[in-house]
Amino acid sequence: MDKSKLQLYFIAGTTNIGDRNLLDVLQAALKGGITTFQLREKGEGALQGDDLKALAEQCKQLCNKFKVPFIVNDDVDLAVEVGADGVHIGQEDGDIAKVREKIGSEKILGVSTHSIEDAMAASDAGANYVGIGPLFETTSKENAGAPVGTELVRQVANVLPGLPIVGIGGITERKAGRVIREGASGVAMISAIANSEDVEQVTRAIKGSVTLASTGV
Ligand code: 3NM
Repeated sequence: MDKSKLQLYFIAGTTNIGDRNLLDVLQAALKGGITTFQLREKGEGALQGDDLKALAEQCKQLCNKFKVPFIVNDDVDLAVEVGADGVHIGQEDGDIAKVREKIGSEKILGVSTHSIEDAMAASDAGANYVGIGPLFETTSKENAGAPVGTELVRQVANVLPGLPIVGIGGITERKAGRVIREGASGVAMISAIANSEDVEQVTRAIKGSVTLASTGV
């Protein structure tokens, strides 16, 4: 896959944005320069069924307008149904190779990993990229576990140089550069973007830090 698309990877669902509209937040983040969006609809009050499908379709349309890949978290059937660009699964979301078989070779497959072994298995099973986390403390994911530290990014990058890595978990604008310099292709964030007052401006600032770090400055 095109690794540059992972540079600033925004993740959100309706439960991450208070009483704002997800499409408004997404549009602001797209204007600010996110390079991938993942719809992760989880937790109390999360949309389901037709409501979730309608939201996914709207997110997809908006992402298409900005030529930004649209990824669905966990729900492989929904991803296929709405024609998402890809799907992202966790370690508990079933057999990675079977998901690859189901979505075909063209769609992006991302896998959450928490160790070198997880990353090797994901790579062997056909993942296009791995998420590594949580790098820092996060309140956005239940049972995220203890931070694995940014060293794991460096270790996986050394062992699997061809596998694109996205760091995740508690990443802020200040910490983003460090994650990139450890060898990640990009940073994935929920709260740093979703909780910001001016989503577009904050996204633009984070994008600036990530771009700077990516060019080795
Ligand atoms: N996955 P924030 S951490 C969705 O470690 C997710 O796999 C993680 O949110 C992992 O940017 C996480 O607000 C939450 O910390 C990321």
